[in-house]
Amino acid sequence: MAIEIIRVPDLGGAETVDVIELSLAQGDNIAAEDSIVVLESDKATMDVPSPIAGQLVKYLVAEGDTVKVGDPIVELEVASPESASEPQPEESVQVEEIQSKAETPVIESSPEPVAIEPVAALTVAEPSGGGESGTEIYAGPSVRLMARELGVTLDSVVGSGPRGRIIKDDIDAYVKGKLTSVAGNEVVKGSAIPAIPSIDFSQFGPIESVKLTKIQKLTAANMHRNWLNVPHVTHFDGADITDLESFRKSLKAEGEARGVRITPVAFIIKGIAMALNANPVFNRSLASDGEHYIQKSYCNIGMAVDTPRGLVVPVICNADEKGIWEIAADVANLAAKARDGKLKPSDMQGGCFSLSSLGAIGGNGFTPIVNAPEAGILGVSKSQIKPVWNGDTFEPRLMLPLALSYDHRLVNGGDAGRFVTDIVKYLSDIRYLAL
Ligand code: CAO
Repeated sequence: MAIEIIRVPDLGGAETVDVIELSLAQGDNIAAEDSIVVLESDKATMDVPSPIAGQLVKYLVAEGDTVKVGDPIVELEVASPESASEPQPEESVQVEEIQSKAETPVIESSPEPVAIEPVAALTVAEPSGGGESGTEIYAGPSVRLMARELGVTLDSVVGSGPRGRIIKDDIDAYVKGKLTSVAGNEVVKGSAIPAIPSIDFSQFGPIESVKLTKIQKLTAANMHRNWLNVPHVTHFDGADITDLESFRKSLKAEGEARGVRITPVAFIIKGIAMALNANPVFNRSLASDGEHYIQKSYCNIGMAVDTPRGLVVPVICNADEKGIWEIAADVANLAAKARDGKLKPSDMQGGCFSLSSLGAIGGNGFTPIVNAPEAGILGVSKSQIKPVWNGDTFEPRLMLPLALSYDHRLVNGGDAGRFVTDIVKYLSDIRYLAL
């Protein structure tokens, strides 16, 4: 028997991730590919599978820890006497090879594995000024240092780490909360943003305080940033997709044979991609120097996906070069990965323009928030039969509501009108999508 250490694999771009779940118990026998731990980055969660079978000796991380690539996760006892007795040079070659493979956890043979010292969670009883004298405060040395530097008394802070441990985010949130409440008590002058008052809702009825997921926190920060920074205009239109829908429905059997489900979203993404190429003003981003814009010559479309953990926006790359079947397969694949928490940070990078489709859910229209630094986002609502005047009479036509929000620093109303009119043209007569 030999001891193997499984390490954190390539994180696909994320520098650090949090350990949110230990999948096994000490002594468990596991097969290769069994999940050993679940990690969460700012944007996604990922299962780390064991590359080998064995028996779990112990975890070298705990839930709530922050880890980086190469950090040890578990010690496994494996039935592989040769690996422990292999000469040193071969071992290091093996480790290097494994490390170079994306997503493959790194294993390392070691007769005497070195376990990472768990971060000391100091347990100090500190006097409390708030009537909770004697309450034990769990916080590591770096958190205590941060609190001292900011003048925060730790017994005022609620810990959100394992067993109520106070982490840096808690200090951060506490300080922000204090600053907000100070601002909220001041008379707001000029263009300052008035703070929303903090209310004790428990005075009105039973409540529960639920911690936001990382994705929810990130989405909140991004939406707030984009809402405040981008001068938004929303332009509304509707596309007659009667013919598109009858063509799409006629593809059902072929779709089943190919194993691909085509929804209107695939056509819409293709239409956006073609309209981006015809209207490059929508494929720009403002440079941070305030003196330039960046014109992009690639065409990647972000697609908002609603998941139980929050909103994520995976990207369909080179959508202008893809056919409808390929885009439909990308949509289904990325939406499934998003819902299973399997997106990698790289799946969500490089978008030029975004689509937010609520068509399957409902609604007549909404005003989406631009995903800055992109120039625009198309909000799509549920198609409905409407009476449309054809010159002689009203005809029942299937109309798709479109709402284009754009950054008015980059795009003018005329540009927006041309862009949406192109999308309407492509979706109303899908022969254009083949051109
Ligand atoms: N009008 C009417 N029906 C529509 C439609 C529309 N605009 N768009 C899709 N549908 C129908 C499809 O035809 C399909 O039904 P059939 O199977 O009977 O043909 C069904 O809705 C498919 O819905 P879906 O959600 O499984 O797949 P999708 O391709 O339409 O959408 C995705 C994929 C990922 C865009 C979507 O699932 C999703 O997550 N949307 C939410 C986006 C969001 O949250 N936006 C808000 C962001 S800001 O908070």
